[in-house]
Amino acid sequence: MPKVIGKDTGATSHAAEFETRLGEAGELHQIAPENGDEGAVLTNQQGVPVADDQNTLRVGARGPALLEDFHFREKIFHFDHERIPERVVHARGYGVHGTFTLKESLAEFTRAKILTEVGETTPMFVRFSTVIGNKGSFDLARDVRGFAVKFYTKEGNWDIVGNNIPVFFIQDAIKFPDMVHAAKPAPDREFPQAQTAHDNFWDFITLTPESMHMIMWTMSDRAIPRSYRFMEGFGVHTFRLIDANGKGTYVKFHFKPRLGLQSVLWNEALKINGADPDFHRRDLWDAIDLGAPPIWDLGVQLFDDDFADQFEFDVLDATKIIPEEQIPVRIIGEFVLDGLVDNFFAETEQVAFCTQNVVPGVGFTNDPLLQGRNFSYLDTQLKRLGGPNFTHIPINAPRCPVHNFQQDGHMNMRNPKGRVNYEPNSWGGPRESPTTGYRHFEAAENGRKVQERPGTFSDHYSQARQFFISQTAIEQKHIGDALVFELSKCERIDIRERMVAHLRNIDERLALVVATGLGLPTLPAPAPAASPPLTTLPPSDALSIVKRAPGSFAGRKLGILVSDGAPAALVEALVEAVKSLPAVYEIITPKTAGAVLDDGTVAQAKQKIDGGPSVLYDAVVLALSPEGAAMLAKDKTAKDFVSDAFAHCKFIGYTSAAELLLTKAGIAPEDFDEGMIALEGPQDVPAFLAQCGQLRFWTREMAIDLDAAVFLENAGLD
Ligand code: HDD
Repeated sequence: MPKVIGKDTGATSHAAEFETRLGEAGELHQIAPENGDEGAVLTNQQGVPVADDQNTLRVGARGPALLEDFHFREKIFHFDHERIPERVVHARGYGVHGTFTLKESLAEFTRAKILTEVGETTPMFVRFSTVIGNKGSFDLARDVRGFAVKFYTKEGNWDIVGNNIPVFFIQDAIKFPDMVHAAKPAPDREFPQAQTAHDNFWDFITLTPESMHMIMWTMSDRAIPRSYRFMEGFGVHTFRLIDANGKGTYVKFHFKPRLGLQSVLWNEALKINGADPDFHRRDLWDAIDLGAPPIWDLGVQLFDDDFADQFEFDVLDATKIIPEEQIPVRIIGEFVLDGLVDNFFAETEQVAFCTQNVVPGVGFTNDPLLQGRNFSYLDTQLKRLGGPNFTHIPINAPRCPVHNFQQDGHMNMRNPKGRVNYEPNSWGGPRESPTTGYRHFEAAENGRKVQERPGTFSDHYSQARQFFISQTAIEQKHIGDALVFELSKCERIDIRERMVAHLRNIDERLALVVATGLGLPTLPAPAPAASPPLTTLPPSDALSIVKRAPGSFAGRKLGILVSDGAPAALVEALVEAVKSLPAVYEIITPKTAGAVLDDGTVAQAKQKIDGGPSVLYDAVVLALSPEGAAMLAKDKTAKDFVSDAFAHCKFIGYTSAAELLLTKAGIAPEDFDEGMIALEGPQDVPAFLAQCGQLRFWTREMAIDLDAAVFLENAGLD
């Protein structure tokens, strides 16, 4: 019996620790019957056993069907009504369960128990999503990612319906339908799907200068994340914490991934969408399934009216951030997402997040976007879930007592017993509680009824510029590349020019690079600015992904291309080292069965090479024998594997025999760089994996990408 490697793919070290963490989320699962039980009898919805589920009731074997066949009619009736309307935005998403643990009390600022009882754990559900694609679209669209969080607290459900970008396109909710219509497929042709590279989107954007800051973020690598696990989350708006005396403190919520931030390249995203349209959901499922659930720190930026008054921008304007250098993010707790859903529809599809779901001690501000959202989310649930009782669906039901006199309605699961259904009454409770009940912040308001944007909302460029200058050169280049790509898909030249006119208010070098990339004959004049752009805001390192690289390959995935006769000692050492990080690996072989290594060990394949392109991995190793390399050097797929890994700036480990494949893939020996590491044997593995911790060898892109020359010549980007 030969030795076998490649059966498990790594990342098991956390499994035991998190196995039992499902907590109360487990309750959900008992409501549904468990299918797959041997011996269970098939019944209809009334519980009547079914004798024949293969043939309809007919008059004679070849005769007409009978209406009397109630099993058939019920089955088809139910099937015909299986779908509910997909979300009008954020239709494609993926939800998981988790637990929040408070580490530091905010008792000084709020009475919310979830934020004051240190050590308490609170069950939660998180749904990640893209925004504009429909439910069946691909995961790697260039798009904002939703990061919606529901905490099932002891004092009721609290939702933070956030994104992976801390600002928004618009300042007032009244523009939301226009923004979404412009981004979604055009109403006549119903394309393009899940992308913003088209005239309608850029037409709206260039006529809406308040979107410029958000555009810098969506054109950056933040909009093509490598995984949900490597994304930050933001509550976006300024909310308010309220203490027992009714005193308010402004707060912004942040979620920071322990595994650090990471994104893919645009060319890689395009290819991932073809190779695995479910890349992000599979990644999250696999990580939790393998026992390596992702963890985020929950942080807050707290500030008072004095800060708000002296801050350069209006804290009610959702197109602005407060740089972390100005108000540091205070970490107060952590959440781990370790629970897979039992049923996608019951949980992920039916979960209803609402910004207005807050608990005592948490409140709103007058941010006009937030105020509009507080109407919209409740309204949309009626359409999607069909009635006012969507809070009775287990995933939406609070995990604390619920008592009120609301009654009836579609699909009611909870009509209380007894005579009383009004209050005040002289029969008995429930009664209001002035002490524990929710109290709104008593803001002093006074003003004329107007439809007017405040002057303090008028600076649309300064923070866009601050974001851009906070990026490393490679990230700046990617922003330029993305703008050129997207605008090159606009057929109307005036739209392209209008965007470049805005860019001139953000960064002249970026405007020049984009104009050059688009082949504009002249630079258009800068767009008129309602407020003169500030050039004094300093760079903020917190805004860059690359500057905050985790320096570790933990949580990432190594692709090991293995041929027959490859050195077993090397492959085994790689597998063990990856598992200990913990990270995961996949063995890719020319044939489905796997490969027989030089000592007879069988390396079991997770992927045949055709199904395992290098875009699915964070780094790759070419563990080839001379015969294997000679065979693969003739294979287009193998050459693509190598040339893509090279073009996508991945670290590449290779045996000496694999040099032939590299050369045939177009990477001549003189092109070999420091991101390519010769692996003579197991002794070279630790250094290789340490280098993989840099995640990408960015220097290579500047050397091999044609557009890099445009940047270096025109922009002298720093
Ligand atoms: Fe929204 C869904 C995030 C502005 C109206 N939104 C939705 C989801 C997320 C966000 C993450 C998906 C929730 C889930 O997974 O079920 N939305 C945001 C953020 C915004 C924002 C961070 C700005 C800061 N949204 C916004 C505005 C409006 C809406 C201004 C309307 C006035 N959003 C909706 C909605 C959705 C929604 C139509 C669709 C499905 C749903 O609510 O449940 O009501």
